[in-house]
Amino acid sequence: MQDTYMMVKPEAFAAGHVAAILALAVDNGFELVRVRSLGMDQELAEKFYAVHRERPFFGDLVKYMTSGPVCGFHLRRDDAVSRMRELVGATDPVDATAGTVRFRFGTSIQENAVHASDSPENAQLELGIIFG
Ligand code: FUP
Repeated sequence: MQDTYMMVKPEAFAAGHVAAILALAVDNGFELVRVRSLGMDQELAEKFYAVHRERPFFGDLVKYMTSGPVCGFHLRRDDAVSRMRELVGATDPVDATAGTVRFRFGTSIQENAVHASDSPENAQLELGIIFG
């Protein structure tokens, strides 16, 4: 069994997609371990996305992630990180395969509905940041 972190971003939260996105995860074999809804402040968003600090979109990303509530899920299954990345789809929803979360719920490369950890190490880091 492996753990991963998935988070519904502000625009998908505001559009009422939290339950549908969680249901997709559960239907795809993920066990819900913990859930936390929160509003990210600037410090938390900058810490969470620290790996992107030098990227040109960092400021906009932090502004967006602090624009409204998010919902974080600690999820578990075999091969959880890769399986969740497959379920979530490509970063830009226009490139996402039909049936993926970002295809269904994403609206732009920034407002792409969800975050999903990209490695088991980052999953542990992100779970620590959000759940302590
Ligand atoms: P992903 O792992 O698919 O979430 O994508 P990245 O780690 O490359 O990017 C993290 C977040 O930065 C994306 F979810 C959205 C945002 N981003 C932009 O806003 N513009 C870009 O050109 C790339 C990423």
